[in-house]
Amino acid sequence: MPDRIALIAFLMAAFVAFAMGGCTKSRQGEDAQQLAARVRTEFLHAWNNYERYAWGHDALRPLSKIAHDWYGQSLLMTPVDALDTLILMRLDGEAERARSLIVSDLSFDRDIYVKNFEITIRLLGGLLSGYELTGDQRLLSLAEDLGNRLMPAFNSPTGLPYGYVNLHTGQIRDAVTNPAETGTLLLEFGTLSKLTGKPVFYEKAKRALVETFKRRSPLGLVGQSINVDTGAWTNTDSHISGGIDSYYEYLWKCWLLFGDKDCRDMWNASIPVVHKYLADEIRGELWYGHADMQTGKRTETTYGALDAFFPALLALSGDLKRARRLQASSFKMWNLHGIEPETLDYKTMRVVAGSYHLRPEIVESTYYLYHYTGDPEYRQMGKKMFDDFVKYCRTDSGYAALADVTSKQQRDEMESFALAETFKYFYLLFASSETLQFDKVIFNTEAHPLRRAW
Ligand code: DMJ
Repeated sequence: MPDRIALIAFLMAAFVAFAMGGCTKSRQGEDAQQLAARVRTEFLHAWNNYERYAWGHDALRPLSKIAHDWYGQSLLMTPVDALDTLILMRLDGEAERARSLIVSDLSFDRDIYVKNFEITIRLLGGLLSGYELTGDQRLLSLAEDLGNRLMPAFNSPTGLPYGYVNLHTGQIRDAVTNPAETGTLLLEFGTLSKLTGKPVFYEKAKRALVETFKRRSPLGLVGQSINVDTGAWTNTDSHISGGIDSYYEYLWKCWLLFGDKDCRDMWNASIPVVHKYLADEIRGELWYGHADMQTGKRTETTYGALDAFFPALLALSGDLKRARRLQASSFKMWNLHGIEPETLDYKTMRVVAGSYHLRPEIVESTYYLYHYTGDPEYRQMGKKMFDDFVKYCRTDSGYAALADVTSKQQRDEMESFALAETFKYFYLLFASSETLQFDKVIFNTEAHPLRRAW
């Protein structure tokens, strides 16, 4: 008899736990849906103000409410960068207006020197994902024209691209560049080759990636700056921050997108070295700092908003343990002042550079970790970040970067990546998983999803 009572009590407890679990889960689903809707509304606030004050230009200056063009004439940076976010959020009217503007007004036959890296990740990447999502051939033609105009950048003695190329004359300048700029091109140029059937784009961008890798130090690290005429390093500081970050990202992603075994092998040869020399254990926390590429000696104990992409890459490559630990450190950095600084000394926990440029990396990592673990902790993390993001960066006419995360003073800047990446990753974190089939795409470093079709 007591056994039967115990069994009934157990079954009742199990039922209550099951029902409560179900409730909590559906409650979480509801909250997430509401959050996704909030992100969409706030994205629309940024986009509507771009339309109102800066339509047809590269970007909106959100405090002075005027337009800004990077090179004195517009390359439609914001519409091209934001197009796939508009499509994913089902903002159909806005997406249609952006697409019409792009196909009617965008022309690359311009006598201006442009930064090969930025134009590749934002414009080439945006046009290619826009084409894949809409099937509009005119977007692919624009991408091909742009790809052809960027090609002279690769005409250096080493095959490493110059920093700038003139879109009309094909002249090049700036021989000193860095691994992020030489190695973050293959997803875009490779996709262009696959879509046009012209291998030259893939070959040039792959050579640039391989030539960067070949110049790693005997320890296996790459440095901060390199001269493309001589192939010599001009700054041997090694890290995973801006200037190097997406070089590692593309080694792994080019393997995933194209099945290119050379990329996988270069990744396998590089990543253990990154863990060996750049990872740092402090107070039981995991951080990644700087070290000299030749000696492996620690040079700086700094980490920042750009480094915060690394948990996403670790998660994508299957290293969830490190990804989770590093994300916890990134979140600690975020919470220090209620929003992350550009650079932090993780040893002293003092801010080294206090600006916040509406950067996406920490949100990107939160999204990847949520995708791979399903752990509600990451949606809670994302909610805290989104609340802070709105609280400090929202203005009457868009979203503004912060000059200083301590005082929260705003600055007159709304980079196109806020619309291409930051809002997109916030949205995908909370939206239902059907919004985008994660495993069917690879995001370029500007959050443009490229189809895994090759
Ligand atoms: C973006 O242009 C890209 O994510 C790039 O890889 C790094 N910097 C910005 C966002 O912070």
